[in-house]
Amino acid sequence: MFQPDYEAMSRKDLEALQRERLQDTLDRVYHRVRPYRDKFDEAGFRPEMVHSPEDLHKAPFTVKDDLRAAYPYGMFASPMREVVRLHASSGTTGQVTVVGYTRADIERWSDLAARAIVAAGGTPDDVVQVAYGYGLFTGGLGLHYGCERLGAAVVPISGGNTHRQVQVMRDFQVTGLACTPSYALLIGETALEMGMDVREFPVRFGVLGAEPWSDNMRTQVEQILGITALDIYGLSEVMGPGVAFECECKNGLHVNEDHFIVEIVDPDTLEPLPDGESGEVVITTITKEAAPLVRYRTRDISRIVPGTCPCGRTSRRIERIGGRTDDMIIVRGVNVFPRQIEQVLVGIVGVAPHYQVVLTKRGAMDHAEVHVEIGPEVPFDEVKALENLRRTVAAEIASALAVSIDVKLVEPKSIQRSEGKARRVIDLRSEGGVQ
Ligand code: DLL
Repeated sequence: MFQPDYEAMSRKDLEALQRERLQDTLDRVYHRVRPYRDKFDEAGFRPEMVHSPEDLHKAPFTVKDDLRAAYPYGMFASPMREVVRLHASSGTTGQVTVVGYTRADIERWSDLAARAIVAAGGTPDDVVQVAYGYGLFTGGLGLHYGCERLGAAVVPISGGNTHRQVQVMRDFQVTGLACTPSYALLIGETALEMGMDVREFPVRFGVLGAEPWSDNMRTQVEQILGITALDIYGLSEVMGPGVAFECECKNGLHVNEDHFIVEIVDPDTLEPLPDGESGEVVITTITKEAAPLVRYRTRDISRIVPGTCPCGRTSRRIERIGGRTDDMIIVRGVNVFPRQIEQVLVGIVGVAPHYQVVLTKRGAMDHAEVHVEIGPEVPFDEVKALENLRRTVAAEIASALAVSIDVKLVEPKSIQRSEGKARRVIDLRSEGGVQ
């Protein structure tokens, strides 16, 4: 552990710490952030009404639109004089939102990223290639500061130029890789095309996140790179990477509960759900100075993993994120997340782990089709073999998801590769994408 005093704190001490920090945060936002004061007043909520995290449900939620309305700095609780860094959310689903960090925020973020790297097996002896994007995205700089905090040697290569990634990984004798799981896979495949096998490189572990990935995808990444691949979760609005992270037990992500309070709520009724039940992750920051958030609705789906973890960390765990409510597609009345489709595809012989779900309109009805690449070993001109493979894929999806989805096999390399977050859902419904 990087900070055992906190990571293995007794629940009693942790809860006392959370109470104190939560109270400070509620006071801070009420007195320093106009939109929070207005929201609290409107809801008849006062910071004094919260005595412990269990009372938090009395506070109103914060949603992405609140941040958009306050663009760029309206939600800041620190004057610009104290802000030393700005990042922004990716903005794929609308206007970007800006987050600020004080010097102390950056210090804490570095600690939390270092916790994740240590949990993945990192030590000060390691050489870590950070292939998350650097810039307004929090991935690159977040892991970069985490590595430096730990004392590992960081290779700040950022995303892109995959041939160079492979060469640097080999020449610099990289031992840890930080990037999205889909990019890790692409690096492994590119190495093979270059006639190299990453399994023969010294790289041992990956700190992979920023997008949902299935357990089968994990196996695939681990096999192609010869590493242990662990998950890291976070979002720019809340801090960036390091809100929660997996340990070697691979059974849920430890939430850094001394800095964040996580609730799981029913996405429809917004009522808190008991441990073990799946719903939307809601996060309250309890140490952030510049951009604190109260009950932020992440739109990510997970659940609290009941019980304690044998690794010795006492923090509660969330299950790996199943998907975002925004990415959920409804096929014949059944809710489907791309990650569930991925879990089926990765594992079928003859198809490659590259896929997209394409949404179009058929008359008034939505129509979903899974496009999946065939493996290089399958001859694309053998009609009968292809049809058999397509049927197998469709049948496996139907049996795993209890709903049938149309499947189209596409040529190797025809699905665009990503150097960052993979785009799994292509929504052509508003573009007149009719089939
Ligand atoms: O993706 C921060 C990050 C960087 C996390 C590097 C991990 C590693 P955003 O661009 O704001 O921030 O996107 C946040 O990405 O709400 C999730 O939907 C998704 N996401 C992030 N981590 C995971 C993960 C960064 N481990 C959004 N598993 C979040 C699944 C993830 N989804």
